[in-house]
Order: sequence, then structure tokens, then C-alpha cells
Amino acid sequence: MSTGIGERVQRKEDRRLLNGQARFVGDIRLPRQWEAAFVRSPVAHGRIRAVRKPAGAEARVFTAADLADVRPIRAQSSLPSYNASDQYPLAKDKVRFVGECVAICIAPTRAEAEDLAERVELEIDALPAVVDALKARQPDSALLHEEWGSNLFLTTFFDGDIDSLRKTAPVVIEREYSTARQCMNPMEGKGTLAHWDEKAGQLVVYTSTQVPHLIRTGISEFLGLDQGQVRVIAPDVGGGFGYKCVLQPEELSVSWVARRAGRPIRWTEDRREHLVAGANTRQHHYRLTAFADTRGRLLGIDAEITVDVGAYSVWPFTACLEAAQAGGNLPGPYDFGIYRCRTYSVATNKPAFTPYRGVARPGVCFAMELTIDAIARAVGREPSEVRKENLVPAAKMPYTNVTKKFYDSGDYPESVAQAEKAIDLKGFRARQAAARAEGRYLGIGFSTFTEQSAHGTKVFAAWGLPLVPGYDQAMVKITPSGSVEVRSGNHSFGQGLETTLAQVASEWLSVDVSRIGVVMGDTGVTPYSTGAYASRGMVMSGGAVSKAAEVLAGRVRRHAAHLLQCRAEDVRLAEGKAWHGAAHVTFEDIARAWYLRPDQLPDDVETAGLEVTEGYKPDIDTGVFTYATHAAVVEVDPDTGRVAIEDYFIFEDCGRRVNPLILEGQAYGGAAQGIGTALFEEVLYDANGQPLTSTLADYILPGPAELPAFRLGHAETLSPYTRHGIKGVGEGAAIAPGGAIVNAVNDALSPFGVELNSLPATPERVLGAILKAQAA
Ligand code: MCN
Ligand code: SMO
Repeated sequence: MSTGIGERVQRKEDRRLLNGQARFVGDIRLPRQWEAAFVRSPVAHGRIRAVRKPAGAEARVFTAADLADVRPIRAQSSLPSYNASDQYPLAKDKVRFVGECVAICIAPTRAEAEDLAERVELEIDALPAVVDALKARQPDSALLHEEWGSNLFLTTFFDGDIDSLRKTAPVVIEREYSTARQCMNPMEGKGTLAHWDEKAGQLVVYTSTQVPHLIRTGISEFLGLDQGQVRVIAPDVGGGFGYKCVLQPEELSVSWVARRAGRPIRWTEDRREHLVAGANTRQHHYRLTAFADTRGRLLGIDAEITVDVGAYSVWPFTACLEAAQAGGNLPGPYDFGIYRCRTYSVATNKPAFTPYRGVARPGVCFAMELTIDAIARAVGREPSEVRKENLVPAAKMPYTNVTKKFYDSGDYPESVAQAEKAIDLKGFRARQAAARAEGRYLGIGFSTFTEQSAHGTKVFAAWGLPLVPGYDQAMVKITPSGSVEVRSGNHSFGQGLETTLAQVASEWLSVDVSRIGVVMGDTGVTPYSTGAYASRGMVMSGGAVSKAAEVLAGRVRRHAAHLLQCRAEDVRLAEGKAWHGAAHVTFEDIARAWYLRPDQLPDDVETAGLEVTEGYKPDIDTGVFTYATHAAVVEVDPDTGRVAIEDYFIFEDCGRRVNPLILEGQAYGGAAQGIGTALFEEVLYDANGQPLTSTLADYILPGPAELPAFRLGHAETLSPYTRHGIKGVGEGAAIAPGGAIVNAVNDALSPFGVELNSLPATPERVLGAILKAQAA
């Protein structure tokens, strides 16, 4: 049976993951290893007067003064108005959020390290906390980084001629939308274990990351080490979701302390640290005006987007990635000509913003999809009809949209039509009417988006990030036993690349994936890759493996031709063997000849090594666009505000599907997270910047009981610009649920005249909206 591209191959990694044999940072135990605990700021904003080490334990506690030779984390951007922040791995003069690291303590066990941390005395003069991004934009706000003279990391804009529309457009919709601050909660938190390897002359850092090669660059730059003196190893990683694609200050402190202490040091993030100090994302606010004609055809959009990005700019993606993407992505899959948008990336006394699955698009998709439904209500038409008419039609492909995004292929309106059919829109309207007569409130909602994936170097450069390249490399070789080994500097942390990269190699070499070893996540033994984020892995690393495997397949044919005494063109690879007619040699025969009996080979075969490294970038630098439509049916209980999802359908098109089984998992897992965004998850702060959601009892994640039985449909429009026509899709399903579900909630509650415009749609918010509408 083939295990190449398109097959539902079971994941290679699942045996060890399900049997408890995976090895995460927390499982590693090195000789003489100690554990670390951090002393963290108890206030959101303050000036540090003193950090006092406990008497007698001075040698086991380290502060900013000890790490004086460590450079602060400074994420650079080439955008002109950008303000960079300096984040010291241990806060130096000021603290800027609750949970910011102030000191690191080491001891034989975590419990002892925590006891030590409790004895460290902090003297901090509290300053006014900046917690509301809209207020933080005002001139009278307290400042986080005084030297900037404002709290703005960056503003960006698109300047379309919207004023002409203000006078002429028959339909004008004005709205404010907001999405909550969130925390991504991978099953495995962050963890880092570092030690100095005297023999190699290297700092070896085991860390739970999506981007080992980038972390190596970050650690060497900020610790002032040569890149050759740092080796980063990402062992099994239990989910990343974007949280693990930036350099964490803890990674620097642990690395520094390990060298100073002369022993391996490990820090394991606990859930409270994660919720309070580690990962914050998603908090957007929109002021949006849409202009349309009397049929609901969009004419233009005017928007102001404020993103609450927290205290510091993360390395390497900066605090501006979210807002820069939001401005460019708001028009999404829609066909209209006039767009004005201004974005603000605002510093507040909260943890730094990190990318989270979907980056910016869950926010813009929510704002845009609610706007489409609002327009439909204003013109009295079925929202999905208005949606279909506004989406870029297939006949206009390829299409360059109002923010210059180049959509290479696909049929966006058809994805809505498929969703209407699968969810039975017509039948639903009848059911809805009957239910209302019985006092039950059902609603239906749709949400369509494009997912830019596999962005090229130029896209990152346009966002001010020249250091994030849009290419990848891979090595593929035949081992002396005739099995195959793939090496990629990317990493597999749940999304299944370990299996799908093997499938790509299998496609060319016809070797079963069970005989293809995949080595990833270790800078010491893999070619350079910036890692997995921005749904780039399958296109970029897959493309690199494909190219290397193709070249290798050519070499295998040449070797086989020598052994079979025929022409290389006449050799066919199948079932892991090389055939000439009915005669064949195995890969092992070929490998043994090259590795063990090179004396018998002619020169041209001898030098055609069975090990190939190739680099790859797609034929387009602007990224490839996946698209999808989600449709949800909900029932809202108007007495309690509870929203129950009755049905959920996803129609998506990510070009050639490498592994349909894995893609189902990607869709369901992403949509589950999107439902968290839609209905449950919200990081809350009080007026002093104190976090109120520091446990999983307060920060609510959806579990199986809250999730519907997802249904899924697919189109497979090949990208003309990538190997095999693959498009990225890893973030996609997390983008749309907010729009689909809240559109459904608003549809359900239309008899009450309720329109909810903020996330998540918790019972409290839904009930609040009903009561407000009734009072009006
Ligand atoms: N795939 C496929 N065929 C395609 C495209 C993708 O079979 N045409 C499969 C591949 O196995 C690929 C996966 O789907 O690895 C996701 O594809 P891709 O869009 O290339 O994304 P990456 O491999 O770069 O993975 C990162 C992406 C991102 S950015 C986030 S965030 C995210 C996501 O993937 N984090 C995840 N999915 C996740 N899934 C899990 N379980 N855990 C995470 O942390
Ligand atoms: S948030 Mo994904 O790592 O781009």
C-alpha cells in the first residue's frame, strides 16, 4: 500500500505519545541537574527599589545585577514609527506586568527552589497601571516606556478614499467589536533545561519550542555567544499554538544560570505561571463603518483597530505582528474597492502578546463576518446570500484584493454554498420558525475567511521583520540498511509533520513511512529552518523534503541502473525497490554497494551520494491562501444566556491534502480552540492590572462536553505555486468559530432585537444583551 501524498496514514508519533513513551523537557534528567523557580513581580507596574537575596543563599539566587552581561531582548522592526522595547530577562529598573521575572532561584528540587523564591524580598514602588488599551492611547495616560512619549509600539494605515462613500452609500453600518484576551494553554507548558557541555564547548538547551534554530540565534545574540557555541534541542513538544515560537525571557535566564552554576538547570512552567505570566494574545477592539448598496453589496470599509499587546515586544515577531496582520487581513475574502484602516499596537501592563493560532485573523474574521450579517439584516436579506455575492467569485481568480493580497485560486462562494447544503439552511429556517412558536431560540451563522500561509521573505520584510525567511531546507538520505532518513530543522509539536514529511519522501522514493525516520528539532544535526508557524510547515519543509527526495530518487535510479545494467531513465521505483522490467534491486542492495563497496562503482555513481540536502521556496513570495466557510447552528436559552452548539460544519480547501486523517484532526482541534474563543475563554484583569483568571477554574477551556460533533467537507484546488499544489492550513479552523457562532446567536435572538458584538459569548454577556434590549 502506498504511504505517499494523499493517504490517510496513521501518525508515526502517536505510538510513543499514547504509550507515555514520549520525552518532553520535563522527562529529561541529567547528572547533577537542579531545578529553577522564578521570583515574579506582584504588581503590574512599578519601580524596583531593591531585590534582597535571603541570607546564606546568595549563591543560589540571581537578579538583573548578576545578569549584567546579558543583553535585553529587543525585537527589531524596520517599520519607521516602531518603538522597540528592551525586556531584560530579569526585570532591571521597572516591572511592567504581574508575573514578570525579577529573580531566579536554583535548588536540587523545584519545591526547594520555590521555598527559596519565597524568601527573596522585593521593594517595589507601585506606579499607576495601564490596563485599558483605548485609554492608554490618550495623551494623559501613564507610560510604560517613558522614553517613547506614548504607549504606541506602532501605528499602521491604509488610506482609501472613504469620504466619497460617506456621502453616497445607501447603507451605512457602524459598529464596535471586541475580542477577549486569551491564553493558549497547550497541554505541555513551556520548559527549558540548559547545561554547558565542556567537551563540545557548547551551551546545550533543551527547550519546548516550535522554532529551535531561531531560539539558537536568540540565545546566542542576547547571551553574547557564538552561534557555534549554542545547540538547541526541542524534544517532544506537547502543543505550541504559537506560544512556543518566540524567545521567552526564562530561556535566557536558565541558559545563563546553567553556565554560571556549572550544572544543568531546568525550569518547568506550571499552569499558573502560564496563565498569569506566559501567554497572552488576541485582545482586539474595532471601530468599523461599512458602506453597501441596497442589495448589501459592499462598497467600502473604514476601520480603526486597537490591539492591546502588553508590555513588551516579543522576539523575533515583535508586538506589531498582530495589528499589522489585522489591518492587511480585515478585508479577507471579500471583493470591494475602498478601504481605510488605522491600527494601533498599544502597550499595557500585561504580559507580552505572543502569536496564537490564526494570528489576528480570529479578530478580523469576527469583525468582518458580523458586519456582513449586519448589512444583510439592514437590507432584509438572508446573510449567506449577501455573503456569497460579496465574496471574490471564482471567475475573478487569480485576484488581488484591496490590501494587495494575491489570491491564487479557489471558489469562495462555493464554500458557502456547500455549507448551506450540509447544514440544510432551508430546512433550518422552517425548524427555527417552529421552535420559536414553542419559545425556543435557534440560530444559524456562517463565517468565511482566507488563511494566508507559507508567507515569503518579502511578506515578513513588509511587516518590518527582515530576519524571518520564507524558505526551508531538508536533507534526505538512504541509510546503509536501505531505509530512509529525513532531517528537517523544523519541528513537529502536534500538527503531524513527523508523519507528513515522511509521506512526502515516500511519494518520491516509494519506501513505506514505517521505514522512513524523521529527525527534527535539533540544531546540532538538522539543516537550518526557521521552524513552524504561520502555517508554513507543510508547504515549506514539505517542499524542501520533496525537492531533496526527488533529487535522491534520481540518484537511486542511477545507482540501480549500474547494478541492473540498464539506463537510469528505464528504472522505476516501486514498493521500496528499483525495477527494470521484472528485474529489481532493493534499496539495501544499492546502499550496501555505495557505503560498503565503493571500489566496485564507476566514478559518476560513486560520487552521486545517497544523501541530499536541498533548499526550497514556493514560486510565489506572497504566501498561498487557504479558505474555508464554517456554519453553526446554536440554541440559546434566553433565561440563562447559555449557548449550546447543535451542529457545526466546516468546508475547507487547502490545496493538495497530504494526509486527510491529520487534516481532520487539525480542523477539529482548531475549531475546538475557536469555540473557546467564541464562548468561553477570557483573561481578566482588575483596575490595578491584577490577573483574575490564574487557574483553570477561572479561565474556562472547552472540553468534550462543550464541543459539537464536527462535520467536514473539502475542495482540493491545487496551488499553482507550490510543490504538489499544497497550501498551509494549520491555523485555519481556529479563525472562524467566533464569527459563525455569534452570528448564530444574533440570529437566534433576533426576536429580542439583540445584537452581541463582543467575545466570548458567555451566558453573562448574552443575558446582559437580552436584558439591555428589553430595557431599551
Ligand atoms: N497538512 C496536510 N496537508 C496540507 C497542509 C497541512 O496534511 N495541505 C498537515 C501537516 O501534517 C501539517 C499540518 O497539517 O503539519 C499543519 O499544516 P501547516 O499549515 O503546514 O502548519 P505547520 O506544519 O507549519 O504547523 C503550524 C501550525 C500553526 S502555525 C499552529 S499555531 C498550530 C497548528 O499548526 N499549532 C498546533 N496546528 C497545531 N496542531 C497541534 N496539534 N498542535 C499545535 O500546537
Ligand atoms: S500562531 Mo502559529 O505558531 O503561526
